[in-house]
Amino acid sequence: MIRLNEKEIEQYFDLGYLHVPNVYTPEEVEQCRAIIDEDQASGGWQTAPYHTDSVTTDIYERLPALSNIIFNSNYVSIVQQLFAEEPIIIAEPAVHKSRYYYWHKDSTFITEQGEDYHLDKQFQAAMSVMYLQENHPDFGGGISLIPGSQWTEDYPARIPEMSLLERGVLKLKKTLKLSYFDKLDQHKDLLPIPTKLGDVLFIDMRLDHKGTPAKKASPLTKYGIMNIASKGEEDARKLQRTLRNRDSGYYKNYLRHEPDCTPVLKELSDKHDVKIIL
Ligand SMILES: O=C(O)CCC(=O)C(=O)O
Repeated sequence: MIRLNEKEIEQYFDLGYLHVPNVYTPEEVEQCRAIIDEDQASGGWQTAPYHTDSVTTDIYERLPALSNIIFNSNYVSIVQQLFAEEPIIIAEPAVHKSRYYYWHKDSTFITEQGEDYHLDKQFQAAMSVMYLQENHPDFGGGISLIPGSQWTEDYPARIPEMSLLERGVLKLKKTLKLSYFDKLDQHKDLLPIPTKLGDVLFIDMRLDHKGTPAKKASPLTKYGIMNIASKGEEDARKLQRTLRNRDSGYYKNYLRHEPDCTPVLKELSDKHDVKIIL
């Protein structure tokens, strides 16, 4: 079992991220890749309750061998150490394929729904990110982030409400390469996290981050599996409700209709003595 030291826990709460190496063995990650490849070859990916070319769902029920690897004792113990008072995992039963997201905070959807519970300093939720490839300087495959940016304003969340004038200014700044996003790209603290096979990155949901861009075509298909590690039943339930209320297909056509937990996740929850919900 992985033991975090005090410095690592402090770093997470100060800078909003923690890179934990060797949560899985490289063989386990290769096994995950093989399970996912087989899921695509056998048509499982395409028959999942919700799927697109870049995402498939219901992975923890459909692919129990994968679930056993993802929610292993190392992973659960890190969540328990980070959020010791009341750790709760909100599973995201999806695999993301070949997606390179640009700058965002994972909490924007909360602000967009007119909620502000996530701005409370007590609120704690981390996106845990496991990639099935290393974060390579040429090919990307992981995350780049701005340490400490969990407390900066969520500027993109304001864009939909901007006046025509403000949008004009925005367009001009974009043309001049002076936009909010350009500034993040040129930020002095911009940090590509050098994740290797088997590592997990925990990032505060309010942190500015993006998929590390690929400068060259990658020899490997990019896969990522994300789950939320949170603290406290009340906040986790708020988060679960707001997530299920999101407008895009994954949430509207799938997650919203799922039960609170599923048999495989319940078994893992009992095995590791940690609450896991969907
Ligand atoms: O892999 C990426 O492009 C980044 C993924 C990400 O930031 C997210 O899913 O929130």
